Amino acid sequence: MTTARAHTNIALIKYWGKRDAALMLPYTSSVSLTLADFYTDTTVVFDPALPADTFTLADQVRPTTKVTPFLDLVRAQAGLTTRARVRSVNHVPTAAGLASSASAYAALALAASRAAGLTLDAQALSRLARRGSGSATRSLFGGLSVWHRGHDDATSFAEALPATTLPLRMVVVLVNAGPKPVSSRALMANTVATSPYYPAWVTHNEAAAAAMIQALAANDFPAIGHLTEQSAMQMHAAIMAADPAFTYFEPETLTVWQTVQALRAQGVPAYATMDAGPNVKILTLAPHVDAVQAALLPRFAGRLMTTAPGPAAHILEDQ
Ligand code: 2P0
Repeated sequence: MTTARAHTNIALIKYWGKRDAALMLPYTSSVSLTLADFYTDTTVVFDPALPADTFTLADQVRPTTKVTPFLDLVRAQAGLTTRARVRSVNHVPTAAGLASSASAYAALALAASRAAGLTLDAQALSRLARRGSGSATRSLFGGLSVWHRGHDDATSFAEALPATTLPLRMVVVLVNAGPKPVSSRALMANTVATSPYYPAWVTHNEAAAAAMIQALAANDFPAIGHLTEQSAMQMHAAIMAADPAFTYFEPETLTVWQTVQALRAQGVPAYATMDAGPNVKILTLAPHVDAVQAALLPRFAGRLMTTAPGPAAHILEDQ
């Protein structure tokens, strides 16, 4: 029985689109920040007495439609046929509106492989997590990581980037805590298939990933922030240009973007990003968190959460 913890991550340079849906190979490389306060704990036990896999999330029985194919990958590597009991708890505030598939599949990859008797290195774990959800590829690592798009199963993996000396912080602004109107997986596929801006997205984002790695190594926060905003806006532009046209933006999403621009005009280093939903995440530095929060409090009181870089996925219990 093994319990593992993995933290969520937010992409600074986004992943949006698969060139191989079966192997989960992305069209572009991405760069992300793992977050301290949001994580998933998952316990896996392979039990010969079980006729089928079982899966609970926060003690609620859930379908094993996605979990069983993932466990099959682990069983194939370990030479097992035994079924497993999987128990997960998401420590993401219920109203956070943050995706949990990244932390979920990273925790499952670590817990299931260990429970199956495998000792996978970080790169192999990241390749395994990728098969569950693209963003999970990056959640094995603490702090900053890069997912190299690669060209096949062996070459598409993430790795940790050198730690920055910058005191990075992320302020999450909850615009809407409701369920997503459209799943990111379906919208991603439709963007690839129909958006005339998609080829431009691939070209620009791949160059941006390389530029981001350089900016991080140089601790150049204005460049890091600028690249972060560009990648998010270019991803959302490609989504808007798909057929049918769609956007995750809500009126308050733009309110937050305008507030961030106003903060920068006042000299506060703050940059916005958003993912497959209307909530905005603001990248800033520790000394400026109070200024960012103060600007948003009048409208978003009770809807702000600030977090810092988080640790790599790790084992909590193994017996
Ligand atoms: C990212 N997102 O890089 C991008 C930016 C959302 C916007 O990865 O189909 O749950 O499981 O690979 O990883 C969200 O999509 O999609 C995501 P699948 P995933 O974080």
